[in-house]
Amino acid sequence: MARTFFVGGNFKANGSIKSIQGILDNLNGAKLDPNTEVVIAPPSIFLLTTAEKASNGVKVSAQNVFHKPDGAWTGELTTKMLVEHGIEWVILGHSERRTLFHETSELVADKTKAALDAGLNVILCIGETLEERDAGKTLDVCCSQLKAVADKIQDWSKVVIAYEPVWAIGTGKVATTEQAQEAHEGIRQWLSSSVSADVAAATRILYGGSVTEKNCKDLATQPDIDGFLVGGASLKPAFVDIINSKL
Ligand code: G2H
Repeated sequence: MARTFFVGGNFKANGSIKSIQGILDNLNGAKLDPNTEVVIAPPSIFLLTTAEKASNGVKVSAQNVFHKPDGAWTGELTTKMLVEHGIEWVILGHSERRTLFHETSELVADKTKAALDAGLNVILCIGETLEERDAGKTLDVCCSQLKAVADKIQDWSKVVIAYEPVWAIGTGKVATTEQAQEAHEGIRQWLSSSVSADVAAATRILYGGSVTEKNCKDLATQPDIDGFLVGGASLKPAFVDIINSKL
């Protein structure tokens, strides 16, 4: 089964009313590859206006969600709130959440389960640090982050995995095409042996970490790279070139 190419834009905590309107004007007016699924994730305060204004097939994602029902969770959004407002996607397990906000793989798994139970689609981020890569533990780390989720969910049809080596995030240091393909292939093999061959064949695995309009085309040729999760470059007009990297 062919996997639909997927490009996500993770704006992180960037943007103003004006700059996000500019990004939307650019995307809404651009000629986007009709065979690529596009999802943008603005900061939560911009979710509703972004969802109202996005057209051209562009969907909107939250950058995080809480795993418990509405309640006394100051500062959090619940899955029900996202669903009620027509937000169909959420990014979970981003390394900035894992590192800066101390989210464990357990918590990421709980959030993934809650999001899926609510009907949301999940961009599930995994990835190793430079120290872990140098110690030869890239796949051990990625697969243990995945296993925490696999222990809690059965249905992977609404999950897109984003492999984001921590050392490549926002550093300008992109993984080589070979390094990325090798990790993606290993992740797919793990899915095949630990979840199922069908899930391994159907699940999109995105690459994330300093993707730009310059390095995307080569990465996109690889058999196990099914798209990108883009940070810094998603704020620029050249994001369209990344969306169109298969053209
Ligand atoms: C990795 C990526 C988007 P950037 O975090 O998730 O960001 O492209 O800026 O490295």
